[in-house]
Amino acid sequence: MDALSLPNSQQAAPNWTVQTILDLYNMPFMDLMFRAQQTHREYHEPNAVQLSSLLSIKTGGCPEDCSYCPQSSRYDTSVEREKLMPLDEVVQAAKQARAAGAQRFCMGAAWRNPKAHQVEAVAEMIRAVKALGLETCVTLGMLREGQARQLKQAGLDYYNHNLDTSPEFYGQIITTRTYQDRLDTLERVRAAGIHVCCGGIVGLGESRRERAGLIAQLANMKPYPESVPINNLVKVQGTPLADNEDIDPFELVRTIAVARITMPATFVRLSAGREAMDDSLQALCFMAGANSMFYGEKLLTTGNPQLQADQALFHRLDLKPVTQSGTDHAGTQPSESGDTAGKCACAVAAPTSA
Ligand code: SAM
Ligand code: DTB
Ligand code: SF4
Repeated sequence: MDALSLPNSQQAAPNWTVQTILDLYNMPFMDLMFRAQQTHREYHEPNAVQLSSLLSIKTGGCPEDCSYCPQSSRYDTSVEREKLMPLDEVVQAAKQARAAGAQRFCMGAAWRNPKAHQVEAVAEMIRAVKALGLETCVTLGMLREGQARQLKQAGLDYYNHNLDTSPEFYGQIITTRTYQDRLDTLERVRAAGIHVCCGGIVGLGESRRERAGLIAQLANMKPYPESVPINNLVKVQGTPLADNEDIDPFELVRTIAVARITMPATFVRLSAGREAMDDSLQALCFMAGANSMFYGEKLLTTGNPQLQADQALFHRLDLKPVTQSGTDHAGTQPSESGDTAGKCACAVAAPTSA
């Protein structure tokens, strides 16, 4: 395909070298923030945040050795192995998330890769959650081609599969699947017509250059992911990274800013790690270009801020919800629903019961 026949998004997307991204990271903090805000305002409504709720539908007992993860069977953590959650419990949790104000419901399973009957069971869940009017996202590990198509047919909007870190540092964190395995799954998801949610983690012990290496991988995808979760390591007792040194919080903010500049139309999600952040740090992350977050009191197995705390944060910052996440890469503005536009997110959140 020649350059002229590429869709708009891909023609516009430059190739990023790790050094160019590192140069962004190394900018004076205020200059970096200004540039990120400029980009953010060109592509997004500046006071809107996309709200996703998470549910672990299959917890623990995972054969992989991801050294940050409390669900790996190789580490002695307090997470117990559980069976796949029944459909009615998933629907109940999705109704609660919707009532609390979430727009997207993300279901995570601690699998290396799902088996055929498991994909069928998850497809049922996707259909049921979609029927509630929520956007759907799942993260199930590696997928084969037919499986991605099956999930798409069930109505899946997003598939989350993270690269986690740079190709160079990756081998120090995970040995049971390769970087290429992850890229292959992402290709299959894209080919099936599912939106890609792909990001990584900071605080694994990586260098700034390695953080830049992760962003380069993401930003050079054609097209780049529609959703980019930036997780701050949640240190869980029993995992090999439990005693890692905390990353400088401004380094997290810089990572968000660099993601915003290099992937202007994407939704950058301030993901795991918010429980350990105060409101000021979260506000800086939003200023740097984060416009999505996990909303609800639990991530998969670890905690997330209480709904009341988040609603108070939205109120203090005048943030309002995005209800449709404008998922193409042509630089279109995300749209808001008519009935919530202009109100802060705290105004649409209802009690947690369905
Ligand atoms: N098993 C599937 C997989 O790995 O693709 C899906 C679930 S997995 C828990 C999803 C992502 O959560 C990981 O890729 C990682 O980026 C993030 N994650 C897991 N444990 C984390 C932790 N302790 N702190 C921050 N992020 C974490
Ligand atoms: C993502 O990037 N972060 C979420 C979601 N995708 C699946 C998971 C965070 C997990 C944090 C540790 C836990 O709760 O088990
Ligand atoms: Fe398993 Fe996913 Fe955890 Fe890795 S991150 S151990 S694949 S659940």
